[in-house]
Amino acid sequence: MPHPHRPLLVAVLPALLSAAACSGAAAPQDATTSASASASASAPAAEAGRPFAVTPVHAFTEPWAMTFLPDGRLLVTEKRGQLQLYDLRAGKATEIAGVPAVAYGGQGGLGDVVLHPDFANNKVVYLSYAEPGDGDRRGAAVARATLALNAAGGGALQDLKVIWRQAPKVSGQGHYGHRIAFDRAGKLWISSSERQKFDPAQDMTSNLGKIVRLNDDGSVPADNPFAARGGVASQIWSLGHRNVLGIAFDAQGRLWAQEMGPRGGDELNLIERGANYGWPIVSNGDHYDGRDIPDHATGPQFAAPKVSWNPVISPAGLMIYSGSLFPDWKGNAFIGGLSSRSLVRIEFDGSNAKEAARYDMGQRIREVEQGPDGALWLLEDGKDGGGRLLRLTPAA
Ligand SMILES: [Ca+2]
Ligand SMILES: [Ca+2]
Repeated sequence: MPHPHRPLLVAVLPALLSAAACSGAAAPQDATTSASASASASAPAAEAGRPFAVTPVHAFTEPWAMTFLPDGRLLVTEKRGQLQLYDLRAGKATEIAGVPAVAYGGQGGLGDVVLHPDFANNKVVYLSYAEPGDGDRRGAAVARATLALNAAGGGALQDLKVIWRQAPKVSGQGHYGHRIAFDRAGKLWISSSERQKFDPAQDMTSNLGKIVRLNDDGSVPADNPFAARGGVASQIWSLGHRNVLGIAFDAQGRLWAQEMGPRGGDELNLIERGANYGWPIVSNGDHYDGRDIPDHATGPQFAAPKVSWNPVISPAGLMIYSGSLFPDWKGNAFIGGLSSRSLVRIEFDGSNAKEAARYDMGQRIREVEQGPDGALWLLEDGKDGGGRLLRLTPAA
């Protein structure tokens, strides 16, 4: 079997990275100015219909999520259970030891990776994954651990502790969700999807089909909307969710979540405290077997999506851009599309949102991240080909 990590570094990338490292004034956001004419002269050109150039950087095996370390290296999860530390300068991925066993299969495996807001000092990282249980039962789990890096370019997770679990664990291999985000106050947010079991999304004795809010150690904040109910209800911030594969905070501190809906029912939601988003009682889509689900307009007690897609895009990673390399896109959201094999750009107007553009990427896009260079970084899903790390920069 060939080695799964084929280096695809192209000649232009080291030049761009060294420009970023050597001088703040010559950072890549200046690539469109004369300050780094050599970089823009050698930048790849955009393909028709896309206002950016795409540089393939590396190939991973079924990558799922990524996050940049303060030193510019990249942590990438691979669904089968590997956590890779990718050094962009060396073009080399090294596996991090100490990842817990994951239930790989279907939509399950190793999931998200994010840094603690104070990572620079405490080196704490968070991982989500499908955790095996009794028999065929499984559930999403979130663990925190200390990332101990070594001089050889690798490292290990130490003092790993599971701080949250889906309850109950159920059969099946779908709809784990398990995206993680921190807000500016340091609270930990997790999307907990409904495991393809429908009704638990409305059941407050289960944390399936919910978005949960926790302290960074997994304890429950006393000011959560259902804290007084105790149990898993105390974790819940919002309910009535199906499969939430992207959560992100905007510059105002508002939480946005995208939701993979049933047939014709993908959503982008603005997440409000204690709100019920209606699944499986209402949806602008319908069941895959053709049975009707009443639309959102019939259930005004449920929070309606800000954007609804039919046909669907199959939204995966979500990122809200704050960089300056693409100045026109500051504050826009970017969604990776799986079945739509696209990158979707969202513009906001107050609390409203709309799809502003959809860029054909030719592969299922699983993850979107903003790099320290202000570039857009994507991970192809790798389910049926692909699996590449891509860097998007303004077209030359
Ligand atoms: Ca990420
Ligand atoms: Ca419907």
